[in-house]
This record gives sequence, C-alpha cells and structure tokens, in this order.
Amino acid sequence: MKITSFDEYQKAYKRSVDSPEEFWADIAGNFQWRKPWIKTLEWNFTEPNVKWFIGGKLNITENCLDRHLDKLGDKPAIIWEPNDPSEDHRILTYKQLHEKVCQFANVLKNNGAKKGDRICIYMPMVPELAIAVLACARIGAVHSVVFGGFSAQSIADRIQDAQCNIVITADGGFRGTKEIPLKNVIDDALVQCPSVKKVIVLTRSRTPISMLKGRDLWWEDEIKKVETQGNTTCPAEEMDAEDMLFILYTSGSTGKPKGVVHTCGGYMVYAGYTFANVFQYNPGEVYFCTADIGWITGHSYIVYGPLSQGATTFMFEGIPTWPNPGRFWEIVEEYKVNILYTAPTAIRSLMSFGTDVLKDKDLSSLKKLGSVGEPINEEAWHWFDENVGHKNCPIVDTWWQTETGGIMISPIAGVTKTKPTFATLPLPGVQPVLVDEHGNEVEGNGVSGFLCIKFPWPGMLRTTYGDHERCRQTYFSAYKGKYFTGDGCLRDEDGYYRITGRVDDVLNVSGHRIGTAEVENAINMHASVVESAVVGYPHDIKGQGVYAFVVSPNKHGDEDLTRKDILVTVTRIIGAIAKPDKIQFVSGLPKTRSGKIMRRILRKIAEGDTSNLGDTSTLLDPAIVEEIKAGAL
Ligand code: 6R9
Repeated sequence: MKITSFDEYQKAYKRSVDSPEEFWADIAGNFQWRKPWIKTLEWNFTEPNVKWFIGGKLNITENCLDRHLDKLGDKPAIIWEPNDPSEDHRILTYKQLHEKVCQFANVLKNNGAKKGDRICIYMPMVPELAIAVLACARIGAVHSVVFGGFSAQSIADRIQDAQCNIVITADGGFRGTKEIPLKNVIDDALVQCPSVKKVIVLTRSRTPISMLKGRDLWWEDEIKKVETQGNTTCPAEEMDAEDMLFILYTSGSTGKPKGVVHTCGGYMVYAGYTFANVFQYNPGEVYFCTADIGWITGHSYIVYGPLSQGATTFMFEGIPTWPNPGRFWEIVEEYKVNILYTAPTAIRSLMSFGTDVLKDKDLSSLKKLGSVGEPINEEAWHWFDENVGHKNCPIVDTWWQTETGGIMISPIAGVTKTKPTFATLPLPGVQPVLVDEHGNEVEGNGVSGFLCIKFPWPGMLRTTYGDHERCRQTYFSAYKGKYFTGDGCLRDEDGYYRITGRVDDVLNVSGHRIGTAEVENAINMHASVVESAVVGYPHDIKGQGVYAFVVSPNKHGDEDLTRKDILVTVTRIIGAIAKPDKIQFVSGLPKTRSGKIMRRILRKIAEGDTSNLGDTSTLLDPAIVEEIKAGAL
C-alpha cells in the first residue's frame, strides 16, 4: 500500500486513473473484512449516488484494534499529554485501548444504544474521547462529535438534526488557563432536545454540575457496572461497507451547518491509505497531530487513520502557548515525536514569540512535518522548515476537507519534491480538475480556476444527513458531473497545485470553517440589530479575521457596549470561535436595486483596499459606500 519513490507514485497514479477499481480493490485488500465486497464501485455524480466495496462487511474497530493485538498489543496506541504539564501523562497500549473500547461499548449497550442510533459526543481532548468514538463504531452507532468550543444552541441544532438519543460528555475540560463547563453547556442544549434519553458524563475537571436522575449517568459508575457483569469484551457489530460510520457538521455558504455523512468501508480504506502514504509512517514512530478530534482532521488523523495502521498517535489536551509558547517543542523533545502535523495558524502564532523558545529544545527526533486547514503562507512555511524541521524534514502541505474524508492533494513525505505554499500533486486515486466560471475544464499548466474532482474516491461524503438534495445542490450542481470543493486553485508550470482559498461565502478563521451567513444570523438575533453583513479580511495570525458591518440605529448611545453585547450574542448562538474581530456600525449596507448585498465592495473595504471598488452605479444608494469607507476599522 505504501508508495516509496516518485517513480512508484507516477505508476500508481496512472493505474488509479486507468483502472480505478482494480487500484482501490488492491488498497482495500490491506484491511480486514468480515466478508469481501462483490463490486468495487457504483457511482454517478448527478443524484449523486456513490457506493464503494458493495456487499463488503467489516467493523472499523477490528481494523483499528483487534487486528493489531497479536503483534502490537503491548505497544502504545495513544500517548496522552494533559493540559497541565504537572499532571501525569497517560499511555494506552493497543491491548488497553481495545479493552477500554469494549467496556465502554458495553456501557452504551447497557444504556440501550443500538446499531444505527446517533450519539452526540461533546468532550475535551482526553483519551476517553477517542474511546467514546471507537465504542460507537464498535456497536455500529453513528457518532456525531461536536467540537468543545461550540455553544449550547449549536449543539442543540446538531442533536435535533440527527435525532441523537445519547450524549457523551464530561463535567468540564481544560484548555490553557480556561476551564470549559461542558456539562453545563449540554444541560442548556438539552432543554431543546427531547430525543436525548441518556447523558454519560466523564469526570475530568471536578466542576460542580447537576446530574438529573434517570437521564444523567457517570461514566465511571457505568464502567463499574460492566465490570461487575464481567462484560469486558464486546464483539464488533458487522457493518456493511456503506453503513453510516459518522456525521460531522460543517459550515457552508448558506444556512445552518450540514451533517456530512461518511460510511464505514470507504472511509476506513481512505483514512488508512492516506495516513500510511502521506506521512510514510514507519513502525515505532511517534506521530503527533495537534488538531482536536472535534474536527475532521482529528477523526481521520488522530483516531482512524493512525490506529488502522497500528501507529502510536499522540493526543494533546492543551494549547500551544500554555503555560509557555515552547509547549509543542517541550512535547516533541520529551516524547521524541517523529511526525508533527499542525496548522498554519498555530505556526504563525508560535512564530510571533520568536525563536528563543526553540533554542534549547532538542527537536532532532522530528523526521516529517505536516500542515493542514488553510493555505500556508510563504513566511510560515519557511519558518517551519528552518526552525522546526532544521531543513531536514519534508513538509507535507495537505489539502482536503470534511467532505473528502481524507487528504486529497499533498506531497508524499520524502517522495514528492515540495514547493513552499503548494499542496503539490494529487494522491493516486484523486482526479482534480480546474474549471472556469462557465464550467469548462481549464487544461494544461500555468492556469487557475475552481477546484473540482471528477471521479469518486472511497473517502468522499455520501450525503448530508437527512437532506440528500442539499448535498446535490451544494456539491454537485455547480459543475455538471463534478464534485465542487468551494476552493480556488492554481496549477503552475510544473503541474503543481496551490489552493488559494474559498471562493464561496465560507471563512477560514484559524483553520476553522465558518459560514458568513451563520455569523450574520447570529448577529441579527441581537435585539438592536436590524441587519448585518459579514466578510473576511486578512489576519496575521488567524489567516482570516471576521469583519461585521452592522446596522443598528438603536445603540443607546454606547457603541462599545452594543459591540460587546453582539459578541456575547454570537458566542451564545454559535460559539466563541465565530466572534467578529471587527464590528463597524453603518447606517445601511450597499445593496443592488434587487436588494442583494454587494459583498465584493464590503470585502474590499474590510481588506483596506478602497482604491478601486469597481462599478458602484448599480447600487441603490451609492452614497452609503462613502460613509462605510470613511468609518472603516
Ligand atoms: C481538513 C480541513 C476545508 C477547507 C478547504 C480549504 C481549506 C484545508 C488546506 C486548505 C489550503 C491546505 N484547506 N487544507 N487550504 N491548503 N493545505 O481543514 O477540513 O475544516 O472542512 O476545511 O479548508 O479552503 O476547503 P475543513
């Protein structure tokens, strides 16, 4: 399954295009199936309908746990570093992880969970989060992990959309100096969620919380019950390749976040294949992905990808800058991390502290570096290369999305020649195309366009939960017969791909996807707001910042207080990650005669580039532009 030279890459790529089914059947053969598939692929991108490994039966946890027990049973599966460095770290071997997953799977069963049920997980970055995820997969329940930074309202929306019957959470969590009151947030969310019958609560922060009789249960008590029942093993549920594995909500350009659906067989094959290849993982290496399991990067490259390959995956509860900005480097030194996979926003934030914190750290264990989540700028790329990799580690700039399930365009570490800011070449099995605004394919090199994928890959989304039409509309209707990514892209003279950023109304703030419409809806809920328009602007550390233009005639004369009220409102409706960085009060928004907000103009103003705003003659009230320009922050 592992490609180890550029020549092999080229051959594999060609084969994956000429005979995709044979190519993928061979890759899938590296996994453990209860029953082999009958047909490798069935697809059309019109409905869309995509099925991989049809008739195949498996359980992803057998691939992530059971099949490693003989050889790797005593090897670390998860190494966990707590937020507070004075607290003990934890190591779970494959045997221990297997046992804990089985136990918790039995806890879920004891509480009525069945195959196909949707279970919401809202937890801090502790090993029990990975255990909860795997326990769901073990019994065939569909997990829907919600990132710990989302608000009660966001959780309620997601729980209602998926009709979850169980929530798994913790009393609280730690991130830097902050304590996050997870259970309290869940309690607020559940006021709106009658589908939830049981809440299982892990003890982590010892924050006082309310525990409702009949609904709320302590994780530890439930484990004890299972132990007294002697229920320490749990046979894995046999899943169809196309059974749902998980739902993960992500923002788009319109409306509420969509539940992206991934299925068992294809996702497993894709996460494992891409992990093994991109990072060129070798047995015994310590691999540290700094993402949170609440995002797709954590699903695919902390949990499923690495574990399916018998890797040692490192989990960190805290943040890169606490208790000091050398925390990542202390971790690398202490645990002899070999592979570090992080985000440009983290790199830029650490850059701002200078190289002093790095000087006395031994980073010689590092062999490979990775970047994900947003375009990496040239400066950050070189800083990472020079100060972290000591020009000795290939950097894999991995482009992919929640919807793609795994890495799509990326160097293969040590195999593909890298080029700063370029995701370089598609992995074998991935067929990217650039299209122009008319939907025509832009061929040749030295061109740019909208990035689409024209052939299915096993890790792709199958639908958006409960609303297949939305899936078709969002991804398969813009360009006929193609999956549209929402990203702009250029292909240089060497055929290398560089992703230039979203071309829709989706912002990428510190690597987090945020829909402008979502933020506007939240701002508009504030009592003194009439309407608003949200755009992104370049931000030194976050990549993009959130700039809100707000019409609020009724500010009670205290703009600053209203601004703070709006921030509190957005935090309550979505979560702190969506808080605007700038709020400019305006008396109106630039609109066309048909009432459409001209975001192009607002984007330019937010970027501070007002020299050429283009044609404003079609505006209902061109004078408003002058006012907004004059008041720009
Ligand atoms: C994995 C993940 C997806 C969006 C995607 C794109 C941006 C991700 C990137 C990148 C440039 C990279 N993106 N990786 N842009 N270079 N290496 O981040 O998933 O949260 O769904 O975001 O992130 O704009 O469309 P997700």
